Amino acid sequence: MMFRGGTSKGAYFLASDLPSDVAERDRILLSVMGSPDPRQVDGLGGAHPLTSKVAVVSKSKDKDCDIDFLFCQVGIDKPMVDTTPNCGNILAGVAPFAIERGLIEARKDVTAVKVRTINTGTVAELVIETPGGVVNYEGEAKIDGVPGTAAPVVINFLDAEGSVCGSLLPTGNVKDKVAGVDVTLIDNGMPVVVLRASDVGKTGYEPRDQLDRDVELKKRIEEIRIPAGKFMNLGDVTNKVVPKMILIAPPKTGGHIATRSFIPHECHASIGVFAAVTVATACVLPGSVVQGIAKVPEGRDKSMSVEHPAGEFTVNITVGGTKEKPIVERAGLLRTARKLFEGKTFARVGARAPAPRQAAE
Ligand code: NQM
Repeated sequence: MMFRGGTSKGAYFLASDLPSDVAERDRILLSVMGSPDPRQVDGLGGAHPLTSKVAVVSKSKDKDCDIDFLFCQVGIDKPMVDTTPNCGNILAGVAPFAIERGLIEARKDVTAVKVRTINTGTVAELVIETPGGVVNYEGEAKIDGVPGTAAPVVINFLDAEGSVCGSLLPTGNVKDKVAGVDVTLIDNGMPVVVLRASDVGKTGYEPRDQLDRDVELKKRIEEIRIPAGKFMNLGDVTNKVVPKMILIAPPKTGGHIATRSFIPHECHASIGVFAAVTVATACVLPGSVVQGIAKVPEGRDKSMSVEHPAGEFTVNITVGGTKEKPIVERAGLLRTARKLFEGKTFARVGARAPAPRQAAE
């Protein structure tokens, strides 16, 4: 099936329909998406990182979860499938897909689905509307970056901290200097390098297309990203899609922080889900690079509005711990998802289909 999940779009597979051998699986996914090719003309991919994504879904092997989800970022011009990070947008489509495919049964009005992202072990609860036991896609929920409205997908994360880097602040510091620039290296669901837009000569309010064309800026960002990746325990990140790079500036349109994200080589049309959660987390850490830039609401429960090129993304966080050492205990947010297509896709000959006995559970 093809789903739009949040502000992304991808092909959703049952794990049992793909080979269990990783190299074989990746050959099929590359072929199905039409990679490597900058236009992905021979496949389903949309020639952009936000539309070159795959979800591999199965019943959970963890007794405390319902569904296991493997996220695959499929390279566009490189024959590469990266399963290092999470994707909170593609995650939004996993609950409807699991119900559509009969992996779990829908309840009468609303169904809560506990999904484990196996890339990182992050667990999320997704709540979707299922009137009469059928997934509802129509509704009034609106997220910036997607035209129109749809049924809400409510997502709650409990344990996103250190998803890929092993800890929230992999260097042990709230602020580091990398390649001459102050940064906060942080992972609350997504490894992110947070830096002030002004430190790389930008306002942080530039339109996305302008930033995307800025070759000098991209070069500078990569100069910071490569060593930052090493400090974040990610090794050589030259061919990895993490860490993401987020330029921040004071809020401008009524939110709490302004952002422009690089994922990591293209400027995001809005902002990734876990990236937004991670930036919101950086906002509440005393001494982070965000201090003096973000407006942080008072109270334990904070509704943080993260401005991005297409509008804003609200992340609701619950902050515990102490004033000096706050802990983000919970993050909740709203997405929408829509079933776009259901059918059979054809891999190129040579990207072999699985033999039945190899099929994964
Ligand atoms: O940060 C884009 C997206 C993402 C990832 C990316 C995401 C997340 O918008 O959770 O959702 O960072 O490549 O789908």
